[in-house]
Amino acid sequence: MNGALPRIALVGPMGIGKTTALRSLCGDVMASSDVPNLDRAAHSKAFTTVGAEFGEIDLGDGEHVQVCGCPGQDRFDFVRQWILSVSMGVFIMADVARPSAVGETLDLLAEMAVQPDPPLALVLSARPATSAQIEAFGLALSASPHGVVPILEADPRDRGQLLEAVGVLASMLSLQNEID
Ligand SMILES: Nc1nc2c(ncn2[C@@H]2O[C@H](COP(=O)(O)OP(=O)(O)OP(=O)(O)O)[C@@H](O)[C@H]2O)c(=O)[nH]1
Ligand SMILES: [Mg+2]
Repeated sequence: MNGALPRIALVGPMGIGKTTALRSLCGDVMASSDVPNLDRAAHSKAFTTVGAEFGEIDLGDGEHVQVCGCPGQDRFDFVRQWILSVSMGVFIMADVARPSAVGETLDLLAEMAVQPDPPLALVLSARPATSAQIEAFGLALSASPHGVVPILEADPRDRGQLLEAVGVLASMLSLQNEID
């Protein structure tokens, strides 16, 4: 892929599991930026991310991918925008069963669309959801100007499922590189 290490970003609301997914994928080979969570009103968990997080995965046959996690809290918009501007692919992590998921995902897609070199986006359905819920979510997205965005299911704690999703995104990226 142009010789450079392909970079994939993880975005999504607070507590969806971006840091969890990065840990599942990269284990200890990651730089975390979690601190104790003082905003327990927004989410009850003990830690939250306050900067960019980086990890690297070896896809085998010498192919490596860098994965960057974003903070989910709104006050770190600028960190997310910076990571989006330097990423080739993005996983938008969502709990598609939640009514707010469509709006949150559309906001992120809009943020990506204004980048000079927009990254490829893929939605990760990161919480249990029925196929009807996933279908309804997909329909709502496709009615937007962003058109059809692929949706894959992956539990943030499941390395195998995440690696499959990374494989799909890597294929989409290499396909795009061939077309460009
Ligand atoms: N029920 C359930 N809980 C999960 C799952 N994945 C992660 N969790 C829990 O949900 C929380 C996710 O936390 P993080 O990975 O820190 O979330 P984050 O997206 O990095 O959050 P911020 O950095 O604060 O934006 C943790 O408490 C996990 O233990 C899941 O698939 N199901
Ligand atoms: Mg985090």
